[in-house]
Amino acid sequence: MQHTLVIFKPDCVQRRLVGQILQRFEAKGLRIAALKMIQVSQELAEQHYGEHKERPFFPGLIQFITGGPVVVAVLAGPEAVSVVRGMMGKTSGIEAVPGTIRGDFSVSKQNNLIHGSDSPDSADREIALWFAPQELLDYELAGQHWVSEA
Ligand code: D4T
Repeated sequence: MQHTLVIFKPDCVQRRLVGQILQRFEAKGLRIAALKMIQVSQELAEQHYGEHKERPFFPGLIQFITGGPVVVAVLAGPEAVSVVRGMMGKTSGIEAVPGTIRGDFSVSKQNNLIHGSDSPDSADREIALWFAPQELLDYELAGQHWVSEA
């Protein structure tokens, strides 16, 4: 069982797509382990996107992610990191394949609606950055044995 961090970015909130996209993850069989809405601080944004600090799009990216509230979640399930990445599609909504979240709802590289951790190590780092340990709930969903064997 893996955990991954998903951010419903400010464009997702403003476009009223949070429910629809969260629904896709639930329908897939992932469990919501944590969920909250926050206004991202400059500091948290810079920590989260630290690896892109030298990239030309960094200032715009920080302005974008702090430009309105986000909804942030921890999703749990078998291979949750790659399952979520696959559902998101390519970074650019223009290149993302129809059927993926970005492929269906985005025509932008920056305004690409959601973030998902890109590896189990990133997921651990990002979950610790965005959530206090007690915010993650470990519980069982009824009928889980009909969803997956793990
Ligand atoms: P995130 O990290 O938001 O899930 O997106 P990706 O994992 O798909 O993409 P990324 O880390 O390469 O980029 C992080 C973030 O920066 C924005 N971005 C990216 C941008 O505005 N312009 C660009 O040229 C690139 C490459 C989009 C996602």
